[in-house]
Amino acid sequence: MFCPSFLLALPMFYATHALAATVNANWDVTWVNAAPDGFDRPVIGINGAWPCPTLEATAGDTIVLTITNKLGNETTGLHFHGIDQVDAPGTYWYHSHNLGQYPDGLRGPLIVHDPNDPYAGKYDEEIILTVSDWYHDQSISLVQNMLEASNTQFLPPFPDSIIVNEGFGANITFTVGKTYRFRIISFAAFASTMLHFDSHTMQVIMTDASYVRQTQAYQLRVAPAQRYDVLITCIKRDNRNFPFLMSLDINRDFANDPVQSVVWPHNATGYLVMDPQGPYPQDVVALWQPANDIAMKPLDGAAAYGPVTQTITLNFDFCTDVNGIPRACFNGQPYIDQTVPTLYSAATTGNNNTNPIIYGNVNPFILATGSVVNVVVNNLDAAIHPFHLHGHQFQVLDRPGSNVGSWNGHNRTFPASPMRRDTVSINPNSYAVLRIQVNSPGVFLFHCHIEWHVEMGLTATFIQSPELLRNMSFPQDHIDNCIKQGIPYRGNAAGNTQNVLDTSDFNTVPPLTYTGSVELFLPFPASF
Ligand SMILES: *[C@@H]1O[C@H](CO)[C@@H](O)[C@H](O)[C@H]1NC(C)=O
Ligand SMILES: *[C@@H]1O[C@H](CO)[C@@H](O)[C@H](O)[C@H]1NC(C)=O
Ligand SMILES: *[C@@H]1O[C@H](CO)[C@@H](O)[C@H](O)[C@H]1NC(C)=O
Ligand SMILES: *[C@@H]1O[C@H](CO)[C@@H](O)[C@H](O)[C@H]1NC(C)=O
Ligand SMILES: *[C@@H]1O[C@H](CO)[C@@H](O)[C@H](O)[C@H]1NC(C)=O
Ligand SMILES: *[C@@H]1O[C@H](CO)[C@@H](O)[C@H](O)[C@H]1NC(C)=O
Ligand SMILES: [Cu+2]
Repeated sequence: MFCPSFLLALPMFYATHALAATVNANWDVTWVNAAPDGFDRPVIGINGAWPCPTLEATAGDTIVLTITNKLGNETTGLHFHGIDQVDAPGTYWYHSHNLGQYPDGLRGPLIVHDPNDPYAGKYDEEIILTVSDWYHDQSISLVQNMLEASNTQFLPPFPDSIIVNEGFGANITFTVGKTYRFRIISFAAFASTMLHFDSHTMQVIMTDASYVRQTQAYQLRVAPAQRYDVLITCIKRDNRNFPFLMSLDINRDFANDPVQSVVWPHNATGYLVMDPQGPYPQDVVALWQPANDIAMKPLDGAAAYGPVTQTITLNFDFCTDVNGIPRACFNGQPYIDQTVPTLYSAATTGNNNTNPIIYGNVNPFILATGSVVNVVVNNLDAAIHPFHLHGHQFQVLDRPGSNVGSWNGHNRTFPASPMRRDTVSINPNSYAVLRIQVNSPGVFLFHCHIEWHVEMGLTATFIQSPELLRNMSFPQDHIDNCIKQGIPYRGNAAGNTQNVLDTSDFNTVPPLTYTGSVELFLPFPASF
């Protein structure tokens, strides 16, 4: 995760894409000033510019990024959100997964086009629409203030504004007779975005990177990190400018709560522009009733995976550590960074790598090759949280309304063919039952996508097919990164290679201070 410089190759294999290409880019991660909402502040950009570029490729291509950290005073790292290590086209995004840096600007769209797009011919043009809450202060100071013992309400920082396409709003040229495919992406750190287009109905075709049967939606609630691909046909009724409203939402239960609870002081309006000289009216939404994503149907009609061989239960609640610092916990434990990154422990501990003990307090779960896993998340908090699993489009078997309590083991309303996505909103005092197939070896994080809750520890670690990770080799530049930072890359969580069952040096208490940076470029100990 802490990478001064690294080369990254994302293979997007796709059998039918005959002319697979390589997309190359050299990215320097740099500080730059920007004022997307009118307030000037330092943001993290790429090659001296911000917003960060859109990455585009076709399924089957390989993207080769050479990334150099030129921040000077912070480590960095990039995550490719939703990429499943297989071959799936779709709407994705990339973002830093380090030090809360994506709210500081280090994020951008990643579009993987589909040579066999089942909706090809049904739209004429593509439009990327990103929405995000936005902060005037930098993440490190926001997190430092949040992780104070005085924050007994576990409050995250509240945003200062909403931005659209990393700026004030969006004017989208619309032409009668055309249909547009919107690729909607939330870059938000905290708030969800309510979305409504005046006089134009959305036809949802993709949730995150999973095709769904075309489903009509008048409104959507886009949680942090979620994507929706929707088709919108320009209406023939009259030639004017139609507003669309994006409203930040911390609604505690959009299914049942009264409308007032949606109130949030940050709205943005964009326009479908058919008459550039004409008026630009406001969009007024009296009642928010966003479409229920879980009711959508996967286009491929895939059945629920089964039979289930393993159930992982994650009870989420806020918690307080021994120093009185507010944390967010699964099963009473926050994620605590260890000395050795989990993947390196999995690769270097032989047959012991199937023993979760060796990974330390990263909320580790071992998932055997070929297993079918129910991931049950019980949300014991009084607010909605968007949970994300790396490397999977999980099936959502159940996601009831609020205040039903924890899952009782009954397969209440499990659909035969559940919808899939990679980030799901879970209602307050309620639960979700997610299901995955374990068919790719690796280490995958499961976490709330409210970035502030990641920093509070709301992460679990899924170690998939550990037997296939034994003695795996790492690219030399990855090892070099560890060497430069003095991070041991062998042994258990504490770097013990002699007795991997010895947990005595594990990090069991989250660090008392959030310094925002590891001590860079330590002299490398000769013993590693
Ligand atoms: C790093 O430098 C940038 C640009 O000067 C500054 O805005 C930011 O606060 C610094 N970060 C830290 C952790 O000091
Ligand atoms: C959209 O166009 C209107 C009219 O020209 C203008 O006032 C507004 O600033 C534009 N919005 C953006 C985001 O460019
Ligand atoms: C934001 O939009 C909603 C829905 O139309 C409206 O109720 C609310 O008053 C707006 N807020 C502001 C600050 O304009
Ligand atoms: C595999 O790694 C283990 C330590 O994890 C080591 O003891 C063993 O020699 C390695 N085997 C091979 C074939 O490299
Ligand atoms: C729920 O479904 C799983 C398989 O999907 C089955 O093993 C289990 O027995 C079912 N539980 C109940 C209570 O029906
Ligand atoms: C597991 O670790 C223990 C303690 O280090 C060691 O004695 C044992 O040989 C290891 N087992 C395997 C299968 O590597
Ligand atoms: Cu959360």
